[in-house]
Amino acid sequence: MDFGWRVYHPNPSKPAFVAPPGAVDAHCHVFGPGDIFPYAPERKYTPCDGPKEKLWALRDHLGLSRNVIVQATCHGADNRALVDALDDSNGLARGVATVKRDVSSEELQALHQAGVRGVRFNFVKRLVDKLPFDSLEEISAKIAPLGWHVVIYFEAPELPELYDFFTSLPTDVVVDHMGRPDVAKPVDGDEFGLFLRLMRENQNFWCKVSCPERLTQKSEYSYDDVVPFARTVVESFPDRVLWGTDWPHPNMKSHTPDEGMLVDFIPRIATTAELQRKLLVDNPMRLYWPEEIPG
Ligand code: 0GY
Repeated sequence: MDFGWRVYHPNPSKPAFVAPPGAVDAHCHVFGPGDIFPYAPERKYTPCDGPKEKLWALRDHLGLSRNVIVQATCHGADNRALVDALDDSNGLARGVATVKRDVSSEELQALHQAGVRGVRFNFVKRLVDKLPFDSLEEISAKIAPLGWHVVIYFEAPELPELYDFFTSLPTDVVVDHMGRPDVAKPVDGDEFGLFLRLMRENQNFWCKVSCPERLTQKSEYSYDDVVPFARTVVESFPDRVLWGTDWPHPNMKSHTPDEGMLVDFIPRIATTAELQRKLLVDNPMRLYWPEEIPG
């Protein structure tokens, strides 16, 4: 079947990089299966199924220990596939949901019980219709008392317009994929400079140094042009960075990512054992499993 984008890699390589014990894939998805958890009628794309069993097998294959599963737009605000995966994870997965402004406190409590610790606001125009700020403000006010955070997904040209809204959010805020910079522009230029300023001046902001496979403009799998961007973020904000595979990579058209190679990207952007431990273990544990941190 032609999904309009590639199905995930059938046989990813074994990475050379050995992740530290307890490493977290902090950005991945489960899709369907569509016959059990139907895709949202308002979706902008139909994914291939990406069921939880495949995600657990990938985690083990890559030498990782835990997952943070992020609700994707193809499931809209129907979080059943996400909750089903969290229920099946033996506590080794946490979630980021999508909710509507009229979500009740009982629904939020049930999501919390299942392991959800955040909501996602998506501003990428090809993925969603425009979200009114007042509804997002209402949602963030509802989730703040639970200690949840907001995950934001946007592209770099939108940041100037969204900056003040983002900094007004009352919770921790996690930026997907470094705010999708144009990596053909200079890492010390104005566009990425605004993102770095957002991180520097707002201590409640975190960043996922993820998706070199989406950001690269060079040949498949090298991701050389993304390294300076991700490395700058890791070295500037070592205690507020996360990493993830983005499996099963919705809407990837240029190439089929090999997750083994995505793991091998890590030591190029986090170049010491200490930075790697923060990126893969300490930071995601603080955000998603704080109750398991000793002491
Ligand atoms: C990602 C990226 C994409 C899709 C979504 O929610 C989504 O549908 O986030 C994308 O197409 O760039 O992080 O999964």
